[in-house]
Amino acid sequence: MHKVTLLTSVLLAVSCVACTQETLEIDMHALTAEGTGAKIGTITVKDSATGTEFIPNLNGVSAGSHGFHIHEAANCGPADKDGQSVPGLAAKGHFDPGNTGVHAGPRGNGHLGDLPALNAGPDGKVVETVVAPRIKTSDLKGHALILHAKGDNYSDIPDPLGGGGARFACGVLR
Ligand SMILES: [Cu+2]
Ligand SMILES: [Zn+2]
Repeated sequence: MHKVTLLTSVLLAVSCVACTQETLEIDMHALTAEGTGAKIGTITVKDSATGTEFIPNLNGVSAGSHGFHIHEAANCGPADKDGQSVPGLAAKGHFDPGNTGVHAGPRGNGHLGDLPALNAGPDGKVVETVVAPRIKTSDLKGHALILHAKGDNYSDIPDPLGGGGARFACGVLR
């Protein structure tokens, strides 16, 4: 009787660990000066023992490495800067709840929204999973995921915010 009760408790405990691990799927859209354009694919996000896994399935991305971050606002729209409409600027800056003001990459002590860069193959597909060790899936809610046109050296030097340049694609999590 006691053994059965214990086993039941263990099973309940195990299943509860699994049920707190959320899986989210985020639609990613190309950015334009007018707003969001074509859907380029999805990014599936889930918690794991080593951090949050980002499992991309994107198409039409230029070959090579691309800066990838959580931006503060859940808004993929454009915003004006110096009289010009800038794609994706309404997503604001990198998610930085600690107000560090520093871009230091996924393993640094700066912006919490600094994720591992995503890599596109010569066929324009992005399918390699990356793991962000400092965040949980729940940290993404109420924010945007942004993929940049260029890479990310996880530093503000020589260029601010890793040198990723233009905002290429975006998805939001409410
Ligand atoms: Cu970014
Ligand atoms: Zn950053």
